[in-house]
Amino acid sequence: KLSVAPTLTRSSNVGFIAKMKSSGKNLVVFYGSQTGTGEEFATRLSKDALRFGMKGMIADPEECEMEDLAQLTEVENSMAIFCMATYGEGDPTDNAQEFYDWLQEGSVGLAGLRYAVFGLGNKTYEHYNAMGIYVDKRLEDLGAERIYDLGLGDDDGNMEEDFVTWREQFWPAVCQRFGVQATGDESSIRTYALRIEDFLPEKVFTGEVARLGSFRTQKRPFDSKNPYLAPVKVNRELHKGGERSCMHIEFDITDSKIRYEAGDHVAVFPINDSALVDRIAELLGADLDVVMSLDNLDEEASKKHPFPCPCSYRTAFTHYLDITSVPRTNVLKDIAEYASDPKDKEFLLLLSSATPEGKKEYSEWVMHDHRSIVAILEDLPSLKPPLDHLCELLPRLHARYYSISSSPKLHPTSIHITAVLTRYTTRVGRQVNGVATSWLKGKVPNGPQSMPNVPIYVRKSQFRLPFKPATPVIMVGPGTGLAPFRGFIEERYHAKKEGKVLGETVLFFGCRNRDHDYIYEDELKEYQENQTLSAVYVAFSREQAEKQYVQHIMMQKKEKIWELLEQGGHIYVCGDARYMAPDVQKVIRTIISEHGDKTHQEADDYIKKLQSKGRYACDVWS
Ligand code: FMN
Repeated sequence: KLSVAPTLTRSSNVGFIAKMKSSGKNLVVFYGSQTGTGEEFATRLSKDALRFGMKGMIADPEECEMEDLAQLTEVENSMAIFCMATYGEGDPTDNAQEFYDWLQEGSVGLAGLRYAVFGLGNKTYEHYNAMGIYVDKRLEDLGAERIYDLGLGDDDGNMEEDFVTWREQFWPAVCQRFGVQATGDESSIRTYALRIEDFLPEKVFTGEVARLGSFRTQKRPFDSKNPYLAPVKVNRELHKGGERSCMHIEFDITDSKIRYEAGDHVAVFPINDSALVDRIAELLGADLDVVMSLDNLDEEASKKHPFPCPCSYRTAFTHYLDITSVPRTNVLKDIAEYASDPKDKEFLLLLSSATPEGKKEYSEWVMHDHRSIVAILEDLPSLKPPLDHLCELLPRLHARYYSISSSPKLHPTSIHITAVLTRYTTRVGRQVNGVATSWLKGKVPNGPQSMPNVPIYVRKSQFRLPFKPATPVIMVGPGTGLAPFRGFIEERYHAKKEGKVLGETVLFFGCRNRDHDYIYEDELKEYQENQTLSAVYVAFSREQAEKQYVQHIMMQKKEKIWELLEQGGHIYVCGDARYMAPDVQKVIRTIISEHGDKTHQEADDYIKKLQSKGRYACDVWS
């Protein structure tokens, strides 16, 4: 579903089996990953293998001939692990799409293939961990031998703990199956070697995503490896009052030949706050302007560097490394050795241990208080890891995705987004600023001659209006959930102007207070006046004693909703995945069962049918 045109050509003609054979590896860990967590887990499992006398490598299924899996049995004592994330409505990640298609079609026999699966998901989504569950089951159906039970990680709970707990049981199962024993060596093993020399300035990366110089000379086509530096032509505040800020941003794509459709997502590559980067250097007494390269010690590895190298430490910490998320336990474990105070060291080892006390402390002190690496360095002053080791351990800074809030029919040369500034204070009084939104906040044009640039690319989605404008449409989008519907409404407006007959177009919106965060109010009024929108129902949650949300006003309009559904209407939900989307679905179920005279089960089946026909679609996040 989230597939984009393949951007990676297969990196080499040598298949992964040949690579394993030539480099003496017997474990391959595949990852289906969009924002890097699955890839991180794969790397950790592959590293673990050494402790059990195995040799591991990670592999991107998009870059492998997955048909070769059947030949893994040719490698002695071999095993494949799959770390698979789920997206959207139970879909694979972009890089696992082909593998998924192949598994579905495939009738290849996988007898003798030994495998295990760890799924990454989030319980707030209806299709919880669908990908991990599917791959685990499908491989078994194709004859492969499951070495250990499927593990499921829940990003809404504590994904790190789920992974660590699974891994604690997984390796003993492997030992038993393969008749091996742990070496007992727990010391951290470096993957990359630091190289510092006089690099030619033109060979040094300065923040490019992949190709050297791609920010200086932009070349089409633009995609996830080659983003377009889009000028920001508008960045205005949408809130009329209150504490929070919501930005309406317009990216100029005139010169890019980028195309998009209403409902697509745009990815934005942010950079870290320079004050935070400087703070790390200050805490560690390090020089950020040293230019270096981190080179994989394993020359056969497909990943030569953890991020584009050579570059300066400043570039690495600004563009390539995630320094604001909470670090995972393996990071804490590996940096523990750099704490000169034994108490700090012991504490870090406790945080990273799989014991009940360790897990509790990690969940409280790291997760709940949201301590980033910067906060940890501040709070444990004797901890002084070298920059290069931090560079190896910290995860990559990833692109952020926004639902596009414009239609190309009205805005062929610009892409609009609608984003609330993320900013909050933790229990211990530290202010947390969202990386991308804080950075975007400062991207304000200073006249047409001076527009700041933002690296972007478009990711196709399946969130689409019905093919015929005459089909009725119900849109449910509180807060910035309104974003894609602004695009949809513009699209319907355009169709109407072309003389097409519009079906009813109903919007359910929600915000706190009409004087503060009723975003795009004037536009919505205009679209009602020109009859693009047949009705706009707004739930103001904080204008009365009781909280009122979209699901409540939907219940008040249940006859209308049922009528439009019976006419073949489509219903769309966008926004919060945790509470809003499930509550909305419950209301829809109630409406269907009341008006359609159905049991709850029958109403659920009705909803399933709507979903499979593309008549009930969600674009939700948590
Ligand atoms: N998890 C699920 O179990 N089911 C889903 O349908 C699902 N959809 C998601 C959609 C979006 C837009 C996002 C941001 C996350 C979704 N997740 C879902 C949760 C991810 O699978 C989870 O965060 C995972 O850790 C991501 O792994 P990655 O960093 O390797 O891409």
